[in-house]
Amino acid sequence: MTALILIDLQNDFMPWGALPVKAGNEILPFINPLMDRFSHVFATQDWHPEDHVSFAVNHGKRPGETIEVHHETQMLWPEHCVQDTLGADLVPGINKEKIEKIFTKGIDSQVDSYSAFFDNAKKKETGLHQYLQKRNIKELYFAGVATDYCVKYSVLDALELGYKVFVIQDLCRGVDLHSGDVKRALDEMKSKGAKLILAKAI
Ligand code: VGL
Ligand code: ZN
Repeated sequence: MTALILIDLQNDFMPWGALPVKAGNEILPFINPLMDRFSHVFATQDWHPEDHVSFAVNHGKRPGETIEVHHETQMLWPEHCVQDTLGADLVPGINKEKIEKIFTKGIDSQVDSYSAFFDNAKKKETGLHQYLQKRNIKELYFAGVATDYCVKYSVLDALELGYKVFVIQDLCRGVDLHSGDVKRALDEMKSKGAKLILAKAI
């Protein structure tokens, strides 16, 4: 069985949001037709409390700076996807009826969570893996934002968990905080076993 996983298609990652992904909105017109090609569609939703560890303001720092949390480097972001705010909503216009289940992440104020499967400390699961296993879903297609963060982490975890993974390259957009990040993310996903494809090939 095959599923489409839409990563973080939320207002705050769009050009009108708090953590804008460049041209993130370009992919939106293609999402509904894409969903129609799958019998299982899932979405992730970044869903942070206001005191989240990834927010620069909570450390008196600026977005783009980093801190060390439990010996791991944590990138600091503008406040984004705060629970129950418009910025955290899925973007308007996508057919939510086609989404079988939404998996939220980043709820624990002390741990960031880029991946659709685990938090960044790999301590807690979102429930997606169990859900997919129960339904014998073994092939995953990924689209969404951001290529160099949540898409990348989700794809690498999916590969480690043994899924066959396709990245719909033209329906992903990245932050590219350091120029070349998106390309490096795609190269890494490919080198670890993901197939990079174009939407027209589906
Ligand atoms: C994301 C940064 C912070 C993402 C989420 O969706 O890629 N990036 N939170
Ligand atoms: Zn976040």
